[in-house]
Amino acid sequence: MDILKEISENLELGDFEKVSLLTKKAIEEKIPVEKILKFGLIGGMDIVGEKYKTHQIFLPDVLMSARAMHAGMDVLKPFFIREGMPNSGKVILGTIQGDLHDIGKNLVGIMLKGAGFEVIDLGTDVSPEKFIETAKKEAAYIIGMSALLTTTMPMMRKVVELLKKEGLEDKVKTIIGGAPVSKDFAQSIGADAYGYDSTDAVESVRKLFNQA
Ligand code: B1M
Repeated sequence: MDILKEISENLELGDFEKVSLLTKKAIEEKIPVEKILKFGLIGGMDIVGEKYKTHQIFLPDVLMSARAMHAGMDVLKPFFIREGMPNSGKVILGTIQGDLHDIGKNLVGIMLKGAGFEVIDLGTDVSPEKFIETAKKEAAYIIGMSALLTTTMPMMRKVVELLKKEGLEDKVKTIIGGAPVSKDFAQSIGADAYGYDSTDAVESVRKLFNQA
């Protein structure tokens, strides 16, 4: 069987040990890491999401798959992060308040670090106040927010509003992303940028720094 399909299937089954081993094997077979991520790991997670939506699997199954996804990402991480790259700016990253999804946010963090940015990852369930307090403390130019739930997306607007209220909108720029988030939504809340995926997020962050 195609090794990427095997990774995807074992991710669906939540077998983190096999996902880790197969990801290592795929690297040994010289399959490009971007391909392993896109078609093996993310491909598997997309199927998990679809099956969860249609009630073919349940929350504990999704948790097991998430654990397997992390195991695969741990193997790929060193290939995305090139050591010794100069820092080109600080980004405060986190999943917005009420939301515990962190796989996509972690991926964005890995790619940003790989591109040479300094990433301060606040984790999940991050309040608007915490984002702003940290951006001020760290003198960071960018706040990056992730949301995976339609119910938590609106909380991102609060960060943009608070920045305006504190007169910081020129000093701190915002980028948002996550499966339910769109470019239109980003514009509607006054965010400065939108990232469709981790590669697009890096491009958008780069553009924001270039405009600074
Ligand atoms: Co949840 N979940 N989940 N879940 N979960 C979704 C999001 C859902 C769509 C599933 C479904 O119904 N099909 C659904 C949301 C529906 C909605 O809002 N309309 C859902 C739900 C309902 C829930 C719970 C409410 C379930 C419950 O309790 N009844 C609950 C909420 C808990 C909470 O957060 N408060 C919940 C819980 C969980 C788990 C804990 C079990 C687990 C998360 C584990 C973890 O993250 N550590 C989980 C998972 C794994 C998923 C799915 C299956 C996969 C998400 C994922 O990791 N995708 C998801 C279904 C789906 O999305 N297909 C689902 C892979 C990841 C690489 O993609 O995160 O989209 P993604 O990130 C991408 C881009 O979006 C973008 O780049 C990334 C890389 O390409 N991106 C950014 C992300 N952040 C960015 C930031 C940027 C730029 C780009 O700039 C800063």
